[in-house]
Amino acid sequence: MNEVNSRTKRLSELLESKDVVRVLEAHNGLTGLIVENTKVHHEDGRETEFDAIWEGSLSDAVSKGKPDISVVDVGMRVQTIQEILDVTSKPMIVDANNGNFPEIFGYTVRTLERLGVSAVSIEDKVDKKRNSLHDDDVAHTQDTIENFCKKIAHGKESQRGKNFMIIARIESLILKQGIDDALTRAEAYIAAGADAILIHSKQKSPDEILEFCARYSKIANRKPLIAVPTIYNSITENELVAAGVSIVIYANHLLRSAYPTMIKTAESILTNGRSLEADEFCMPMPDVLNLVPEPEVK
Ligand code: SPV
Ligand code: MG
Repeated sequence: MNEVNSRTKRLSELLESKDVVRVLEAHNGLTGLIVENTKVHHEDGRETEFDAIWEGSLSDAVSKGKPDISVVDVGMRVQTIQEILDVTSKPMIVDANNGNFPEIFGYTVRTLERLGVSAVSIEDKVDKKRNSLHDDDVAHTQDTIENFCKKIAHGKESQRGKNFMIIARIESLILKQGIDDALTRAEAYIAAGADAILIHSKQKSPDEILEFCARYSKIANRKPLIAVPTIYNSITENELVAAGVSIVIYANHLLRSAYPTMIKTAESILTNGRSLEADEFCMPMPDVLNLVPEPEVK
């Protein structure tokens, strides 16, 4: 295996070596650099950083001015993925919506694996793609266990090496099908070859996730568990780890934090007929020129 694609196996290595793999969304090269380079020194001497990049369907689509309905197809996603991979070294997890038909998913797996992506996540939904965090009046349809298992199995057969991971994302809690259904699916998806389980929830309280985690931890052949605490975000990483979660994904926060400031800047320029008042929302010019330094040629 060449040096570039040794990135693929870095996610499984992190899962072996760390209590929690901390993942932040990126949707272009610059946000990729934020995930790559941001570090915080804590008062107790610890230093923390993100371990991996989430290339999510929501942030990718919305940053292109399109809704999260799979209108941004795999070809367009690959362009964004390459843009991020070009300037980063951390492992990447790609959110491939429902993965499309198994035959198509197999090709997506091969493309992502070849690019050096570490894992693909597919969700057990069918029909028109809708984001999971919509209000309840937006209709979603869950896939059958049988169909989704076939997709997982075909994906695993399609990958060329042994390191690429397929993450099975369970939407039972989003679709109010209950924890029993979510657990039944987790066991079936693991039996079909899933390398990790992502359990999603859009309740404000973390209670249903914690109940799922408690019951999931009793499954004998369980795989690493992933949580996306976007709505139930009062819970800490430590609490999720104590409940048995191995990967925590912050799925959309760079996009959501950039957008409000950009709107303020645009409004300030219109209000004042000049940009002076927008300075408070903007980086100074010298800083932006040094944001991505030119490489030194020796
Ligand atoms: C995404 O980031 O695109 C996701 C996570 O799929 S969520 O938006 O919570 O569905
Ligand atoms: Mg998505």
